[in-house]
Amino acid sequence: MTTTLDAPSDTARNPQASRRWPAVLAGLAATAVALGLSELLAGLVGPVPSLVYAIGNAVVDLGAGTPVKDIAIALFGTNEKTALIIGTVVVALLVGGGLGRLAQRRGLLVAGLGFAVFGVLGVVATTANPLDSAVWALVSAVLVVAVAVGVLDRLLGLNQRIDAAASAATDGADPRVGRGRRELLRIALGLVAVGGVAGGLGRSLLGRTQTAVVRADLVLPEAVAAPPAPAGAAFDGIDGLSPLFTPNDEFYRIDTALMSPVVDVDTWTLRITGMVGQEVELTYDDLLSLPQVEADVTIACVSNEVGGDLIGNARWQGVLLADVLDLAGVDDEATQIIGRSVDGWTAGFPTDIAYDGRNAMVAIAMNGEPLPVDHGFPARLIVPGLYGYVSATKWLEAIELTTWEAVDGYWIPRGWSKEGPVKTQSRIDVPAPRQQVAAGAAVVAGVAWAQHRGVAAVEVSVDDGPWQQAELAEELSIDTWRQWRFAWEATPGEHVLRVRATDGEGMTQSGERVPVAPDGAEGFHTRIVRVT
Ligand SMILES: Nc1nc2c(c(=O)[nH]1)N[C@H]1C(S)=C(S)[C@@H](COP(=O)(O)O)O[C@H]1N2
Ligand SMILES: [Mo]
Repeated sequence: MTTTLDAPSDTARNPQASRRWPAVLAGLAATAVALGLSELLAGLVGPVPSLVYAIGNAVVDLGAGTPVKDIAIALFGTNEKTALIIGTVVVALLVGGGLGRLAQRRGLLVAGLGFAVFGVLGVVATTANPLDSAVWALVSAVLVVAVAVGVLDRLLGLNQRIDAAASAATDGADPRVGRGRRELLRIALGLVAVGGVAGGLGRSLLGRTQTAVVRADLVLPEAVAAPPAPAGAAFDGIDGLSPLFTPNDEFYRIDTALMSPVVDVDTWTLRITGMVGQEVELTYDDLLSLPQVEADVTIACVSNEVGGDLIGNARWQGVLLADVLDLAGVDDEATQIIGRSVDGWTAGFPTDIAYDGRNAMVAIAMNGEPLPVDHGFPARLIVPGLYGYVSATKWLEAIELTTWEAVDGYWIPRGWSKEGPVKTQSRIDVPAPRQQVAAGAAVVAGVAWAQHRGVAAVEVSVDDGPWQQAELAEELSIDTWRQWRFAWEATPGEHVLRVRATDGEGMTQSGERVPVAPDGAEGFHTRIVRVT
């Protein structure tokens, strides 16, 4: 380990050279300590925002709707957020290393300015999030930058003394120099470790506050129960088939929040504003005391690829959106409903949809539990038949009545369609990818959906042969997906299975492949199966 430090060529060329690596390492260590401290402060002191997250969030907003975002999702899938955080930290460490070198060549003041720019970026990034306190961000940034500069100063001081000893030694082989350099390396790596531990601790504290919300003590009011699911709505004993209801902890999650906002229900309110007779502000208790309904609704993401899993079905409980709106009285000219989240995200859909009889609701519970934090606690919108990006605002804070032309939701200027009805789709769950199938009687099964139109038929084609009717499970609701299965006589060899659905309006999926942008993917889900 130590041999690399005194690279022979370097020593031979110029034994007195002040080395580059100790300064880079010093900058990196100073940055690691600073980042760790920043996260620890955010974890320990409630109102201090995480600067790393703030910068990460800014990157999300800048990247949204650009190829960068698509590439990130393609590369990292739903781990894209973790990847982004790690990426932010790595870039910060590299820049910090560069600042260490800069300090060596141009002095501490210049490098200090570099760190200050970092701090300013962090503070500016927090201002984008209405939940973050800019004042606390500034306090933490000042502290963190001071610590970074202080650590860098000490490390570079130590390094200078080593360099001085090296040039004083006549043949460059003073044993104290090697010892000093190893010591510096140890200290710097130790500081990186300290930064890492502090950062990890800070993060886990942040995570804890997230889950420790009062949510656990909440008691849900009785709802007008949706009828229990008919016995025939789910096929039994098909391994790998999507369950009729998606458990909350397996439910897909899509949002722009790097950390789910944690809302205090004691102070949270929902405002109904804009083109209304009179503005209304509801507390959480107000919402719970309004008439409750339950409805089974499958929600889906417009980014769901053909065969993808950005879709899930749940039993939602809440207050009908129309009931909430009627408290305020909607103006006749208000043609758009905008849901706004506590972190400033927005989605809009036509006002008519709240009044056309579907179960559009302000949901407070999911599968019998208060909404999980990741799924919008304390309240979110659920609108059957629309993709999430135009309707399903989580961490809902305001419902704004406006005109269709006046406002565009978050994703619209980023290249997605203003209207977002869910497209009819079907998916093969069984056999799973690369699953070995034995020749003979086999089952092919999956789900199909056409929210608010219902699924009327599902057909399967084997090896580009004719479309054959699959058997449908009983309909839970026209707003939910429907399980299907197909008895298949599998013969040895490789086979191509394809599925298509017809919705309740008689429209059959077309085989044309359409990408997810701007308004949802189209195409037949296809599975290649090896039968042995
Ligand atoms: N506040 C907020 N709500 C949001 C989003 C978001 O980014 N922020 N994303 C929407 C999108 S694109 C989808 S598909 C659904 C996903 O809901 P889920 O995470 O509960 O599955 O939430 C919607 N609600
Ligand atoms: Mo979405």
